[in-house]
Amino acid sequence: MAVSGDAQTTRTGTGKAPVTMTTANGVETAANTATGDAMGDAADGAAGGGDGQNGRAETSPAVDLSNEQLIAFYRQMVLIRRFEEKCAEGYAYGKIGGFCHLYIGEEAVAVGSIAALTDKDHIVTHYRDHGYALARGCEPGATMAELYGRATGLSGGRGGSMHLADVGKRFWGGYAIVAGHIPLAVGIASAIKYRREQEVVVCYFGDGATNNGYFHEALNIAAVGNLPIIFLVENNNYGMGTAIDAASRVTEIVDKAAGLHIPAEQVDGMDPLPVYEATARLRERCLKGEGPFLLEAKTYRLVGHSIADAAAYRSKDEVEQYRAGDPIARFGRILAEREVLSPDDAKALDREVIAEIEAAATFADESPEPDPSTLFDYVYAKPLD
Ligand SMILES: Cc1ncc(C[n+]2csc(CCOP(=O)(O)OP(=O)(O)O)c2C)c(N)n1
Ligand SMILES: [Mg+2]
Repeated sequence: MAVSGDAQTTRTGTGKAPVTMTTANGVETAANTATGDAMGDAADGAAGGGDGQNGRAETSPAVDLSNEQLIAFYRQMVLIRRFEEKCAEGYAYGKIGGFCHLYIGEEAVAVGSIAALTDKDHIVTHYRDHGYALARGCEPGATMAELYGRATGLSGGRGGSMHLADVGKRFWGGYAIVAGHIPLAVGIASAIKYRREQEVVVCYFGDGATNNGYFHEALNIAAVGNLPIIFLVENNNYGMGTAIDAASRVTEIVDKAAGLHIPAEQVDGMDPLPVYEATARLRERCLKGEGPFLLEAKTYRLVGHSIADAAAYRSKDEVEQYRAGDPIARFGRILAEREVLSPDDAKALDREVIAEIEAAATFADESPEPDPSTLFDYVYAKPLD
């Protein structure tokens, strides 16, 4: 779709067929994984061998990454998956309270995009935020402790699942108000430009957030200011229980950016490589003063909106279809085909990650709760006497 000026819109496809699907080997294992079955695992999907795809090519792009980097991508995706499964378990045992939104199925977006950033770049996210924290290198123990409300947590146990943050890593959170963080991210981008820093902001949010006024106002200001920011929309087809086309006539989010003359493109968010490639390229352009950009990652959450969601608004068939394209099983097959990671090595990696997550949960469980005497700390920037 051409628009005036230098803004361009690139689509991966049409309508609501968002991702390249894989089938066969991924189906059963991915389904088990999504329901929290401890050993029904994504690594098994990778280990399945065969074409695993009913004759359809898996179209992951060739990227300039070493085998070690590709394995690191895979490991991070497994780490996020196993972390999320442990959260579901912790929630069931009452160790985690409040709302808790899992990132199962969307791992490739955080892993691919954050790998394209440097330590100086900034990340601002919505509440489905565990995956970004882990991909940014936050300790799984401190991240889990935050969910458990412990003093050793990333935010001192005061934020919980939806408010993870790590200022040292320029990971500014974790916001529960849909679209409320988009103006904050634009503010950071504005400060970067004012200070002439070589830094970029990536602001993550969902398709539902693009129906909120903040989205339009913030993108407009970012466009007018040519700010160094990538708006990374995770289009998972739903805002809570509302299908995307029940909330807006515009179901291709790139079209909303086009209306503001912001260049936008779509990527397959079920594969970390296209997400990485696009983020790296747009980041470079931001550094040259060509921002902002919108990147729409077509993805799908394989579990409910939050842990408390029975997901009655979508059919089992639909979920099964997407589970067949589970990004971890699929990337595992790609790495096996490219002889980067053998199925046996993928299984060993998975076992290592499971042990790491168990240790993280034990750390959280054994950590103290915040001291009640600190209840009013951090309420005011300059505490009142
Ligand atoms: C301003 C505001 N309105 C409503 C809500 C309740 N709410 C929480 S998540 C959500 C859906 C958002 O969907 P989307 O932006 O697509 O993100 P996803 O959960 O799919 O990742 C809603 C409506 C909220 N938190 N904030
Ligand atoms: Mg959504």
